[in-house]
Amino acid sequence: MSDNQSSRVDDVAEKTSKITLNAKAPAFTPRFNAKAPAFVPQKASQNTAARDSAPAPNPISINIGGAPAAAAPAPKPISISIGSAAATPASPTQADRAPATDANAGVATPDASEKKSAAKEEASVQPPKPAAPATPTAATAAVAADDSVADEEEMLLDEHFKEHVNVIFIGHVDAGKSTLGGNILYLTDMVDKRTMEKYEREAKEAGRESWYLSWALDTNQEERAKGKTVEVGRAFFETTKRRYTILDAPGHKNFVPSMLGGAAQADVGVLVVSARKGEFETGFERGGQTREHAILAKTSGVRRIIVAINKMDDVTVGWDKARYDEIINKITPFLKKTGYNPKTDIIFLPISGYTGAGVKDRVGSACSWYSGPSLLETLDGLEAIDRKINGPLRIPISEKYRDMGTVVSGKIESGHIKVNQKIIIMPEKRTCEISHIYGENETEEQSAVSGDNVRIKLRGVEEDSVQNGHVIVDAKNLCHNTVAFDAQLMILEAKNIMTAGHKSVLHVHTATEEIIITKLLHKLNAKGQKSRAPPPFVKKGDACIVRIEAAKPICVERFKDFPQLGRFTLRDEGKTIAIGKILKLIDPAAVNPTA
Ligand SMILES: Nc1nc2c(ncn2[C@@H]2O[C@H](COP(=O)(O)OP(=O)(O)OP(=O)(O)O)[C@@H](O)[C@H]2O)c(=O)[nH]1
Ligand SMILES: [Mg+2]
Repeated sequence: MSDNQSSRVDDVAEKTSKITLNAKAPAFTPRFNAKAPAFVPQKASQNTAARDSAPAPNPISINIGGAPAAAAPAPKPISISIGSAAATPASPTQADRAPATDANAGVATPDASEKKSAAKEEASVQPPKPAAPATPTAATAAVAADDSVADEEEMLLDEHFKEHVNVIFIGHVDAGKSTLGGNILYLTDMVDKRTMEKYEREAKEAGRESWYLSWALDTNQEERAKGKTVEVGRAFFETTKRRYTILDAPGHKNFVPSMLGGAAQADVGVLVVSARKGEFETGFERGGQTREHAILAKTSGVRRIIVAINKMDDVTVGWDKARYDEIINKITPFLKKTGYNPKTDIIFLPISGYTGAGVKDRVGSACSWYSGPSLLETLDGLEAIDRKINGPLRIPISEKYRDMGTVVSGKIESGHIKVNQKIIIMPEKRTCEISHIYGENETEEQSAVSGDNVRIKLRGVEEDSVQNGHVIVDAKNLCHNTVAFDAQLMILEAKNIMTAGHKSVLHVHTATEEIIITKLLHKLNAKGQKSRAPPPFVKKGDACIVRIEAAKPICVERFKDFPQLGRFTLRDEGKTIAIGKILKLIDPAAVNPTA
């Protein structure tokens, strides 16, 4: 392709993406809120099932959090706001200010002009604002349109007033992710005591007694028999402040593709790290999943991470502060390199997912040196997430099946949906209609908003025509789809040098596609400056700009327009070899089919 052609194509991409941008609400920014209302102390609760057989029983003295079963149903709070709501004026986010929080930090920005235009676009994005009086100069029509958008937003917020947060549990195999998830379900009364006792009995009979809490999430036979999560487990719980979906990722490296599917749907990550002697070391060394999961979570758009230093009750740890500090000191520099800003994006907590200490209730007397909030308090304290409820509709499909019609599931990344709404499935531009919406716990809903994980029954489309990785959009705002794009890559692993022609598998949002790096365009130096000449090869540790071509059209966007659809990983032979962000979309007509 000639340079001329290339710049014409870029112009097209530039123009179309600007249209999308103008319709876009502020960027997706989960934030911590130190001033978030504290958890209201309610009723003493005891995790007896866990405590009775805990390896190191831990007295829990302070009780906080969601109402246990015996309590009268707590009146639903009505003052909670969702991020982009008019009620929540947000200051410029820390994430916006700190370059280190860029999803691909560590991957240097290619040139100053991109930085400038990104800054311009950020500036053009309206921060959420309290219903400001219209300026006298505003055109009447614009005011009317604004009002109707505000009214609709208010209505949706009323319907969905309790914010929904998707939390992915990541970390090395056996770190205790499923046990922690199971115990949260128990502590928040999503699983009753009788069921837990049944799991305990059955797990004991199966010779897997210490795994019984994880059975609430590891539901299939294989997972229970081996004590290893295979597919991302999904569960729902509620506190007085928020609704949560737990996405319990498998730790084993063979199941990383499944973990990636979960990470694509997550807002916040809980990196579970075992403090048990030897286990932290194995999980954190090269090849251990602690590192890989943290990198993948970052590239999947998980902007905040809570590091739950788990198994603090274990006999080899005994709630030892020195061990806790040692782990923090080792993990912090690594997470920083991954792009998480230690000051704004990372929180460390000591917990025992098994005994429940530090999970819902604070750690209490077992750990006199730590008086900070529990895990659930910390989750509730995270600043509201800006949901782009009125942004262009984007639902990357993560699952599809037939159940008296075509059913798809996925997380609404932006926009909102209603029953009977017409939608379009990209990249094939199939028009169909939403006949039913199901929320968490199979509840049937009339509408759902950005941030919700939903199952949608579709009218007018065959199951065979829908694939994981397709994206649901509305007719007014189609997403891009292309077979080629230019991207900035950071090479994490490479057995040998990489040259043009290198093949691997691209994971972007919920899509997976075989790709070829057809051109190495520039290498980037430590300052992010581009080489003039294309490099003949790149190797591990290099940052570069490359042309990528996919076997089939995929729905992607430029990173700066829509981060969730513009960041990706490349995997090969079961390893993550590179992370990247899309800089430029290439018109499919301009791609040489034989390249
Ligand atoms: N002592 C102690 N043991 C724990 C704790 N949390 C988990 N374990 C044990 O660690 C083992 C692994 O727990 P899982 O919850 O299955 O770990 P996982 O991280 O989900 O593992 P994968 O799904 O294979 O990635 C089980 O034997 C648990 O009982 C804890 O807080 N303290
Ligand atoms: Mg598990």
